[in-house]
Amino acid sequence: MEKKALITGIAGQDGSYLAEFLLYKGYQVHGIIRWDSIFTTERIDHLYQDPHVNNVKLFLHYGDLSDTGNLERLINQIKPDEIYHLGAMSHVKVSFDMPESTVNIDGLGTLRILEAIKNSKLPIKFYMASSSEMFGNNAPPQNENTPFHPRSPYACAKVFSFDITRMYREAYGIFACNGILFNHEGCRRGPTFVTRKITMAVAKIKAGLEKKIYLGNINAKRDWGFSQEYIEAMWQILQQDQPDDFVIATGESHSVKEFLEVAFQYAGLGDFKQYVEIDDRYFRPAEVENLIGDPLKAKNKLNWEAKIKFDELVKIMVDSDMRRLNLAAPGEGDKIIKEKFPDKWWKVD
Ligand code: NAP
Ligand code: G4F
Repeated sequence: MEKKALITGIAGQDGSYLAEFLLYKGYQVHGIIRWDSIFTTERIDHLYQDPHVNNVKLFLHYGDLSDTGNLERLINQIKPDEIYHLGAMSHVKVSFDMPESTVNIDGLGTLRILEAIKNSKLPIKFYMASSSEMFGNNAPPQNENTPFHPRSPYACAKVFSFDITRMYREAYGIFACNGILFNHEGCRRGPTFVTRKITMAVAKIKAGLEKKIYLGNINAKRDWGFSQEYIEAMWQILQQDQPDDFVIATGESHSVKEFLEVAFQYAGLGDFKQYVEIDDRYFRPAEVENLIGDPLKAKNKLNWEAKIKFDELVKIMVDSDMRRLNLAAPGEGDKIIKEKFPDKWWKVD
């Protein structure tokens, strides 16, 4: 029997890769998109199928995480086997500017879906996109037993979603799981997140289109992995016999400064300091200084381990952004993908 999955946030970085992965696995995939006055589905345009033709596998539905009736109707109509709840206002800095809507979407949005699952009485498996931001400045390495200390409205909402997911599992027996994912990046990363902001700037500077990049706290450290590998972990989490929560991370941490060093050197631009200006507007009222995940449980129970290391990730992203500007990319990143993912299921960006 063909499995059905529903993805919230299907047009985002993770949603687009997950849709591609599930289609590759033979699923029928349904995704919720928001209405906007322009199309915002660029990341999934290559997957789009005209609903009028036969044997369609991908279906898009208008919806919003603030709309309870809409979510209930979609869940009852589609009757998915699995829901991957990835939709969120996912930018930590922006969450300080719009805390109320962030908590409504990123916190209450999760509750709305869980209530709809409970009321539907369908045996739906639920994946919650929880975040390493929930750990705040608690000492690394962080694992499933590390206490939370959220330092942004975004992280507070994610802690609520984490807890309500666990609570619905314990109280109502729903197969509800949290993936506590550390930062994962790639060629479809939103342009305002620091990694992509840097690799796009590198390509533009190389092309002579820009001279500078303006950044905030470049001493912050993150555990940065490769997005497509994290997508596979999400799916594995829902294929276990028992619902559970998992940290997904590389186990290494690097600063924004190190990211700059590798990216500018790799593109042949030399010392990044020539191009970087620090701008106060990109600092946060409270920062998370250092995230390092301990992915041991995922290794033992899911047999999941990150293949792409930090330098490789930077090279993959720089190659992609240089190619987008029709520049000759150094190509090491492309080679790494070919070598490490012979069964690559995603379209090269
Ligand atoms: P993303 O690229 O920002 O995608 C988020 C998606 O959520 C977008 O498609 C967006 O729709 C949708 N969305 C936002 N508000 C919505 C609303 N009110 N109703 C319905 N959909 C809404 O984020 P991502 O990097 O793919 O991350 C996916 C999830 O994992 C998020 O929940 C994020 O918080 C979490 N997470 C991400 C990371 C990471 O490093 N990437 C790490 C840990 C956790 P539009 O396309 O219309 O904007
Ligand atoms: O790229 P970032 O905005 O990602 P951040 O805040 O770590 O959040 C991402 O990862 C989380 C998982 O831990 C997700 F839950 C969340 O949805 C999102 O995907 O910032 C990374 C670091 C921060 O310390 C920030 O202060 O980079 C620093 N930074 C320095 N200059 C900057 C900039 N961040 C951004 N976005 N823009 C800058 O100019």
